[in-house]
Amino acid sequence: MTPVVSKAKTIHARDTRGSAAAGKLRFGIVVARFNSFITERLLTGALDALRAAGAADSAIEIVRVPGSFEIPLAAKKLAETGRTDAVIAIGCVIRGETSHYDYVASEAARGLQLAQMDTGIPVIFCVLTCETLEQAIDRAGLKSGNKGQEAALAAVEMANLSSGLRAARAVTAPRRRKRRS
Ligand code: INI
Repeated sequence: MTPVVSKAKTIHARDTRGSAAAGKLRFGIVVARFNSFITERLLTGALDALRAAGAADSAIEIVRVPGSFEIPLAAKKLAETGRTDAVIAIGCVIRGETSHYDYVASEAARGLQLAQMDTGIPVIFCVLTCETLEQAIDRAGLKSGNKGQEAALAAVEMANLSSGLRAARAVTAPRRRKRRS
């Protein structure tokens, strides 16, 4: 237990976060082809960060879908295979002249949250929702870093956190009593 220092006093509370080591983890990455100029850069950023954290290429599975609207179903199915400890969802939605953008962006976000809540496997939201192409380029490796890298770090942390919390629950779960005959 790490002592947490607050202004008033030191609190000996359980304070948990997932580690940044990816050596033993398996990852799924769902990538949308729409705006591939951006999504391929995000994918490269995510792969670089996963490898830097210790993930083996053989532990990474990439699935491609047409657009961001299709990402949630593929992410959910991938999570359900049991082959991944976390899924990274990569897409890029750029506002156009109609309201299509709003439907695609909000359904991608809603679907991905549902996928992780339904499966219990962390699903990391790396779907850029931008007003302009310039904003997207900035977030795919230019001025604002590469959001694919950030997503990969979040995936490693959440995968480790999830397995840590699962293990803790298994230890603390109440034992069933034997029935007397
Ligand atoms: N898909 C995207 O990933 N980004 C977009 O900006 C986008 N726009 O703007 O239309 C987009 N549309 C396609 C959509 O995701 C589906 O593939 C399509 O509607 C078929 O279901």
